[in-house]
Order: sequence, then structure tokens, then C-alpha cells
Amino acid sequence: MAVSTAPTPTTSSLSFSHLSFFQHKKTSFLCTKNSTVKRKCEHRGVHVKCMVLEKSSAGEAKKTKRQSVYKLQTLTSWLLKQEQDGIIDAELTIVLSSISMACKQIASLVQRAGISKLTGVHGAFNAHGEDQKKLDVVSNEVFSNCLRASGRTGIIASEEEDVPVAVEESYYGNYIVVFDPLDGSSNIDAAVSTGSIFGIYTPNDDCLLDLEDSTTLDTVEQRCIVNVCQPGNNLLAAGYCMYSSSVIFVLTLGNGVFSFTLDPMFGEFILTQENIQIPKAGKIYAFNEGNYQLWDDRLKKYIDHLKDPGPSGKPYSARYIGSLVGDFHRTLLYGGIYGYPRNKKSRNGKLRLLYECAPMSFIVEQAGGKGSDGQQRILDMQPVEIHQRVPLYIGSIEEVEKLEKYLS
Ligand code: AHM
Ligand code: MG
Repeated sequence: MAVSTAPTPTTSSLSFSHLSFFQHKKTSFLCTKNSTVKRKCEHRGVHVKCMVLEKSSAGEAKKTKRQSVYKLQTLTSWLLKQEQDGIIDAELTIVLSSISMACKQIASLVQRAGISKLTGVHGAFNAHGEDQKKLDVVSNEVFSNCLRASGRTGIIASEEEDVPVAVEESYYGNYIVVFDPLDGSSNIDAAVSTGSIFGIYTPNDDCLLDLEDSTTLDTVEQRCIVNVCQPGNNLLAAGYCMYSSSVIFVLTLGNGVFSFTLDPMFGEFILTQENIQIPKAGKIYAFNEGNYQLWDDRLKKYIDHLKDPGPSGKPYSARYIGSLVGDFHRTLLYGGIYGYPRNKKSRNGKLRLLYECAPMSFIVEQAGGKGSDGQQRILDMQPVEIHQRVPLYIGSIEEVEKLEKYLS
């Protein structure tokens, strides 16, 4: 330990026993702990304050800021940073904030569903003739209200609305938001994971929709439908919020996938994962195998192959929640494949292109994965109607491509 001239740091809380360089009789001095880290210290009365100086590989000392362990990035501050960086404009920032607000409200409603008597069916059917749950209806209202209040949304299309709705209170922006306010709602009464899914487009008048049969629709509704029918390739942003043991908000603006966790202590989404990359392959599959006998023989062969232990003695694992958001989120993090195929009873499967398959495909591609209907890329598909269903295979790129080979 080479200390040239020992000072008398009697009351300092710092130990000087390992300082290798020290300049005495100066208020500031350099101290070195090892060959790469240097500290600049100053006497302040009886105290000594030290600041880290770091040596770069080129040998130049540079100042580094200490990162506070209390520094959290909220969704709001992250969105503002995206705006400052020119990735989104102020209008889209407002729309996304409104969506996150709707998700917080829905999260609270889902968590308290049993207490607030919000379990069970509403007593009506949605556009697809499906039983609407009370929370389906309430969540749709929450989502719509938040988007209306943003004043930046021109048209909304929801799983729970027959036709897209024009929002009168749009001041600026006119974004088109498509959403499924509460996906997997058959799971609600058992408190199993559910989620909200959304996608955002700019208005587009070049839609190739044949409106000949829509003689009953008024002009506003026709305009809405034309604008909403855009391929996933046009998506500006997409995301989902999962209501599970944690409330997770996953978002892409076309520059990677980011995940935020709702901190229940202060009611804010906090950035918890940046630039999520889905594993290239993964031995987990999520299909509703109850439909096996209704599937195409090529698909049955594919599933049989997944269950074959092969030389490794380890078949794929089956995991199926029956909630697209939950099954997708696990697939995004662990790898594997999620599928909702066509079958003899539902020629186009069950999931909807606009507000389920396209947003999820945008997210998965941003994470390095793939979304396909078995033959073609979901994002290339031009919707021909709002509630159009398509088969969906989504997840790790190698797994989806393997399935496509079986189906070809
Ligand atoms: P929903 O939008 O009416 O809730 O239906 C979509 C859900 C998906 O979340 C889930 O993957 C699928 O339906 C489950 O369907 P099934 O019960 O036929 O397996
Ligand atoms: Mg749904």
C-alpha cells in the first residue's frame, strides 16, 4: 500500500487503508482502488467526499454518474422519451397513455370481480353470437371512455361492438384504435389470467373493401369500416396488458418490445424488460387439443411429432391457459409455439385478425419471432371484414417455420 504522505482523516467514514495514490495538502486528491477504477476525493470540513472516475480502455479517465437504485422508469416517462427521440408524436403518446389508464382500471375491476359482483354473464350476445360476460361489457366501456377522453382517437373497433364507432370528440390525431378489451374472459370467474389487446393505425382511405352488401350502413359507419380495414403491416403501435399474478403491459412502437409491470404500491407501470427477444426455438406448445379430431391430418402429424420423445427422450411440453394473452406472454419469454388452427367446425379458426392476430404478430416480429396463418405472414393479410377470423400460429421463428412445413 503506497500512500505517499499519510493525511489524518480521523473523522471520515471512509477507510484509506487501500488507497494507492494520495496527494496531501490539497482539498482534492486522487485515490486508486485498483488499476482501472479511480476516485476523486475532496475534503469538506471533517468529511471526505469521493466521486468515481473510470479509466476507459484507451486509458482516458472519464466521469461516470452513479445510478440511483431508486431510479425507476415509468411508462409515462418512457413514452415521453420516445416522443423526444421522434419515434412517436405527442398525439400518439396521449393515446397510449389513455390505453394504459384503461388497463389499470380493468386490472382493478378484474381483481375485484368477485367482490363487486362482476362475475358471470351479462345476458346479451356480442357481434359473434357469443355470450358476453359482465366484465366484457364493462371493460369495453372503460376502454372506449378512456380513448374518447384522449381526444386523439377518431375511430375505435372493438371485439364487443358490431361495427366500428366514430368518436365525435376527436380534437387532433384521429388515430384508429382496434382492441379486444378483455380477451380470454371465459377464465374470469375462476380468476385465471386474462388480458386486453390493442393495435393503433393512422386513417387510410385506400381500403379495398366491397361495401355493396352494406346498404343498411350509414355513411359514417361505412367510412369507419373502410378506415379500419388495414393490414397489420400498417400498425404504428401494438400491445397487450396481462391481468395475472402481476399486471404486465407489453408494447411495441416498431422499434423493439418493452414490458412494464404495474407497481401496486404507487399505481404506475414500471419498465421491467427492454428489447425482449423471443428464443429462436422452444419446446412448449399451446394448442387446444380437445379439437384434435376436428383438425387437418397434416396438423395432427405435426402435433404427434411434438409428442414423440425422439432420440433425446424428451417430448415437447403442453401448456394451454385458454387465454391468448397469457399463452402468448409465456411463449414470448420462454419460446415455443401457440396455435389456434382452423377445424372442421370453424373453417377460419376462432381468433380475429384485426384486434388479436395482427397486434400479436406485430409484437412477435419485433421480438424476432413469427406470426403466420400456416401459409402466409399474418401482417400481410388484408382484412375483408372487421371481425374476420383467421388461423393463428405464433411464436419462435423455428417452431412456426417447422409447422408451416408440415402444413405445406
Ligand atoms: P375471446 O376473445 O372470446 O375471449 O376468445 C379468445 C380466446 C383466446 O384468448 C384463447 O386463446 C381462445 O379463445 C381459447 O379458445 P378455446 O376455449 O376454444 O380453446
Ligand atoms: Mg378475444
